[in-house]
Amino acid sequence: QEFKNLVNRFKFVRVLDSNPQTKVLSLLGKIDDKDAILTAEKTHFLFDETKRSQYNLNFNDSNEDDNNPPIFYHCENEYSCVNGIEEVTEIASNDIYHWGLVLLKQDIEQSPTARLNIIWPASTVHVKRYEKQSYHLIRETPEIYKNIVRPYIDESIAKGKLSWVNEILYEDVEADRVVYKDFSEDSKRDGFVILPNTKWDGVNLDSLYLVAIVYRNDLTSVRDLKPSDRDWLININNKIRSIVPACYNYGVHADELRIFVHYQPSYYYFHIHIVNIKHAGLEDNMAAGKAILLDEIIDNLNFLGPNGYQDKTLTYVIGENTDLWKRGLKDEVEKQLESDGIPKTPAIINTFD
Ligand code: M7G
Repeated sequence: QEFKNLVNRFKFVRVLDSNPQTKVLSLLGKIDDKDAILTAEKTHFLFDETKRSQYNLNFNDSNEDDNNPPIFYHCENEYSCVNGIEEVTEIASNDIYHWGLVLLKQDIEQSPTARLNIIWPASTVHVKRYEKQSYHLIRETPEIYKNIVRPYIDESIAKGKLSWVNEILYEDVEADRVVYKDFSEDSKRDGFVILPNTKWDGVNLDSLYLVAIVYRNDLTSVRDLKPSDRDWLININNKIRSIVPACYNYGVHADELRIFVHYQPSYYYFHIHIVNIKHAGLEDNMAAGKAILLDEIIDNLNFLGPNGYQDKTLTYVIGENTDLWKRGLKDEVEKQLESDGIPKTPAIINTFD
């Protein structure tokens, strides 16, 4: 009950960000005088669900189920925005248009109101990441990677921000939530774990969000991938698409999974995002300039030279609050705009008053 305890002790300080579109609110607060970040996301509506039938069709009347695949059926969820209505009040009606408010049945397990995430104690890097900020597009050349980004990655790994990854891989933390684990000492290189991302409520398949973390520890990001990693990636891609639909009663199919990596990621240990294609994304999680499809990476490795992604120029979005922006990317953007011949922004005088 550590989570409940932290929620109860959270003392609000200020709002970091509020997004009515994604229905996500991030608050800065204190727990025992240390910074804490609380992020709340209103859960999406449940409507239908795929259930596994208790009765298998058994034509030859034997008890052997081996040759009969399980039967699934589709039905409306009891918590849906029709079945689950408990109270209704009208706002107005006009001609053929009618609107009002409803109260829907909720259940902590099956239909929760919101997902809360707490980071505690939160570092200043965490606080800055969750705070509203301005973003810029940077073209990261191999030189910029080598001179600015790679040293930053090495430093941030040395600071040990990755303990949560090691706890999943080796300490069985979150073990009860693991969807798939393939690990043996002899073939460590091929092993990986799939489990729910902290950004998923774990209930609504429409917003299914999983993360696959590999046992290989020689990859900090997509930048370290080489043509020799192609077969390894193909194998992971195929396994993800075979395993995930089966784990969720085929409520989501292999071609309905958006499988991608982030550049820049928040954590420099190779991991893959797996999201229901219906989920347009929290903030910019799936946006161009942040997400690179795994299929795209696999194909690019056919064309890149032996150094793979190390020789590629990658264009992405970077926030002003990040250390990378301050450690040189800001200057690089200015240089790039100048050498591309993009006119400087003129001084803008505010004439509204
Ligand atoms: P990223 O691309 O490095 O960061 O992905 P970003 O998505 O925040 O830009 C890391 C992913 O791992 C994120 O989607 C996180 O939500 C997820 N994640 C982070 N932590 C600390 C945990 C954790 O402790 N457990 C699980 N299951 N997922 C996590």
